[in-house]
Amino acid sequence: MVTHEDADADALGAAYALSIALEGRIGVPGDVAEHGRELIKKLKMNVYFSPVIEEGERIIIVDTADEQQLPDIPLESYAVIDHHRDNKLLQGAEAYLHEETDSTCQLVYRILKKMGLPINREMALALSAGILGDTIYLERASGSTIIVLGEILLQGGITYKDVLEIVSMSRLLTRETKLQAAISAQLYKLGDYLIVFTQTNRDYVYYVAIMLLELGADIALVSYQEGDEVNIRLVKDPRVQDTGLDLFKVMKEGVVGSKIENLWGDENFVGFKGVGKDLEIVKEILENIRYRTDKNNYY
Ligand SMILES: [Mn+2]
Repeated sequence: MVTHEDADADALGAAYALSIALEGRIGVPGDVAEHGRELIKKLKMNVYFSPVIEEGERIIIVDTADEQQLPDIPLESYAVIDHHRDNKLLQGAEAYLHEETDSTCQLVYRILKKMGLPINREMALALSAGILGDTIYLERASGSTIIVLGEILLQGGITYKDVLEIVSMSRLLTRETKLQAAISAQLYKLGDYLIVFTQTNRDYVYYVAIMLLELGADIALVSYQEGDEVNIRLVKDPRVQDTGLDLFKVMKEGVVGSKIENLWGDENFVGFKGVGKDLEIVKEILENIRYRTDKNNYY
């Protein structure tokens, strides 16, 4: 099972459940996202980073829509399970399950169910964590996704509380990291949006972004700089009415001058990892949002 680079909970949960059911191994090209790291630790996943694919080894790619997210993975013969809208890997795949659901984990669950394979406690925790991760703790989940989650909980003999413990951010972020991010944050009012930007002192950009949304931001922008490396998340609150502001486009234009190692997401959530200066990128992003939300400008 191969995930995308910077694997998140959905990718890891899907790969992990499949790896148990099909007795395979989990390969992650490059690094994992920060919440992915916690999930690996808590479920004691055995993950191969930058895996060397052995001859004859079959590859199932999960939660991945683009070859660019699979550095150094040979793509001669592979299968795909994914939920992203424009999946560019399907055409070359030997087999695939592709549907625009809320998460890849629920597609994996469907396959396991169909194959009559049992879901143990760990698999259920992993699949549930993936669903929560991709729906921002179910805020964006559809009714059918919540039904699937219920089935997974029953099958694995776990409670919703068990899942929250696995994904809970309060345990990951120290109070110091939270408070530091909060007190050094800057508030911008652009168009109808309240936008909050902050730099974190640890590589927990995703959790800090969610925290800012919980505090009331419409859009959270969080960066972490470590030497030349920069990690940024730009996230819109799911309760914000769609106004046509595409955050993926905003980020893409903002990082034009930087070396892109990974750029992923959609109009509501986008992540960037690469080489550059966070404050310069942030300035570009804010300018870009200012321009796009100015009602005098057409784009
Ligand atoms: Mn996903």
